[in-house]
Amino acid sequence: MTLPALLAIGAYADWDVPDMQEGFDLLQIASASALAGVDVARRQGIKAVAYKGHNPFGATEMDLLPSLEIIANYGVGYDAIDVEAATKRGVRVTNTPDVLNDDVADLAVAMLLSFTRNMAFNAAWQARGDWAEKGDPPLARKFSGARAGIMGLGRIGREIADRLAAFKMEIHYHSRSKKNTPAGWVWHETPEGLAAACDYMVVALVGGKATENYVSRDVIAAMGADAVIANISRGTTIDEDALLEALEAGHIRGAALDVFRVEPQFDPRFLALKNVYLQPHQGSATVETRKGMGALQRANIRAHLAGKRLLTPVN
Ligand code: 8YV
Repeated sequence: MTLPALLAIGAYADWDVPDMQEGFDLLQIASASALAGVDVARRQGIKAVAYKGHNPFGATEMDLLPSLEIIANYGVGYDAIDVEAATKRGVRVTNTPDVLNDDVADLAVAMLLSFTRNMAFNAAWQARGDWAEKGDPPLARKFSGARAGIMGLGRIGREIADRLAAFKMEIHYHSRSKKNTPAGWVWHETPEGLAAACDYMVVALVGGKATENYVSRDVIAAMGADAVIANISRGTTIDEDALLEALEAGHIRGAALDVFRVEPQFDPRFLALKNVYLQPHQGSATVETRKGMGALQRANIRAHLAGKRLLTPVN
């Protein structure tokens, strides 16, 4: 029996590979840009793509794979994949929601706490022996009890809000419509309204064209001079130039960012700033969660090839 051909695109962990070889004729390439270099006969047989990465996977790539039936994305955000082009070609797309909610929410809280309690600065102070030499470092700022704002109360946004509520924070949020929330959470109809109402604003929007620059120059201008913004969604959701200008001018207190408009070569202007806490897009990057994401990605491919219902379909 010939095994179905699976093309894995991106860098996978060692534990993913044996499972992708199980029942599949596996071909691995580092990124979608290497696709054109794959032997034509090999390409023509590919039925399933396991996609990992943030480079675009669009009509051009799909047309190089005439037998393609499914693109299973490794990640909840599928903005790299042209879903419309896939649907047009009858190609199914899946993603990996929910399995990463906890990790991404944990990181949002950790980044805000690390920023506001000067954790990186103080760790360096400690490591250099400055405590004994110079005394106590400068005072930090309090987190518990402040006003939190969640931009996008989806599944990840809700996990973040639940955590911040445990920090005795007042919870404000903006989403297209009011959500079913615990009593006292305040919905804001506009992103500017949310920005003006909170001290710590976390962006938890989905990526893609519809949310490009959703946190616009006006939204950033509506934030108070003492406010901090965090982003664990996609770099595209914030007007990055406007954010950099606000940070450089001290118009807001700071930013804690896990995602950037360009990755991994992010804007070097961020490195010159003291009022930022930067992470290398690591929201879902724990062993446990990455194992869960890989398992869900493959479960979708297997379900499709067995003619069963997809677990987490996008289209
Ligand atoms: C990435 C993510 O998928 O789930 C998402 O949307 O951004 C991440 O989990 C991960 O970095 C692998 O590319």
